[in-house]
Amino acid sequence: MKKIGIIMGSDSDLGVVEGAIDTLKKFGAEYEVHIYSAHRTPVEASEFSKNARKNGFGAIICAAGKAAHLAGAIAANTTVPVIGIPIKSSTLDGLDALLSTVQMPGGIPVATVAIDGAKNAALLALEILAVSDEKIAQKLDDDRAENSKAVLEKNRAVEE
Ligand code: RP5
Repeated sequence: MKKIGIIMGSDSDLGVVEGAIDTLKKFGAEYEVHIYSAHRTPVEASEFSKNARKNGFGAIICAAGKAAHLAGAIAANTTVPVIGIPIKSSTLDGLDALLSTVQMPGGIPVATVAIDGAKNAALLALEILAVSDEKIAQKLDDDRAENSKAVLEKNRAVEE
């Protein structure tokens, strides 16, 4: 099974990132978590991304706030798919991080989820792995079915 990398720019992002970690745990995915910053530890961030494919990563989730260049800096050095989570950690309520993460120049894609959208980042990473992993694909289908069932139960309750 390919691993999923989770990188955050600061330990202050961990509260949000835990949402992604919990989701990956629920699916039994293999993952690694690191604190690497595009600005404060550029060498380590670059080394991680340069070696990501050879180290068995199938997707990389990058969470950062403020001038959130982490996902783009990681994507610059690898063709392993990169998913960016803009973190709400400034007086601009995450809009700064959203724009910094999503506005990539042509040629270097980053799949950006919502501000603090850690759960969807994890699910998207799993969907990427599921392209070539039937077990993960089945778990994702089961999860969707459970979600639908829960909503329909609530629907029945209000209809009664
Ligand atoms: C970003 O700046 C981090 O990703 C974090 O969201 C924000 C604040 O970092 P700290 O000053 O709390 O370390 O680089």
